[in-house]
Amino acid sequence: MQTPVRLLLVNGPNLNLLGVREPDIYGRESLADVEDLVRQTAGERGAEVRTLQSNHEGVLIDAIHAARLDCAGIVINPGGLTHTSVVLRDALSGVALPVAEVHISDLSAREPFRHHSFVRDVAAVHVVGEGVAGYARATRALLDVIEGSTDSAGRAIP
Ligand code: CA2
Repeated sequence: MQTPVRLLLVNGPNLNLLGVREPDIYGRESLADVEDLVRQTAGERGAEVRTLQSNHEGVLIDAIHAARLDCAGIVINPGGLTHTSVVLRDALSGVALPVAEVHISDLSAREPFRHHSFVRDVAAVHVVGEGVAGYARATRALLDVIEGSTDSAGRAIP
């Protein structure tokens, strides 16, 4: 039997508060709901998911480095670190795994300081502003990249 593809799902600072506060921006689903959704979506394609949420940049970076050993790709919502963290970006580009960047809210419709993402150009997949459901689309698109059925711009490879 083939070893299943494993994905790392990373949620950054404050995403443990999902479903608890600011439901008008982030919806009513909890972090556990997000993790279940990604597990189920990946499971439909025979893939496994390891999950991590942390409020500490170094913990996120260590988990990204460790993924190099046994994961085929990373789904990440870096939270506010999206807009500040060169070190997170360096970790993602350093491990050279395909990355799907997800944001629940529409960054371009929010404050100007949320418009720039340090992660954007090291990610093969971007899903922004689709609510929690965006994690499912990001997971499918990342698996497409991993399985080689689309290129990193999402175009089908004939
Ligand atoms: O839209 C997204 O997914 C964000 O990555 C969420 C981050 C924010 O800093 C980014 O600009 C956009 C914030 C995560 C905090 O999540 C909370 C959830 C519920 C209540 C309070 C914070």
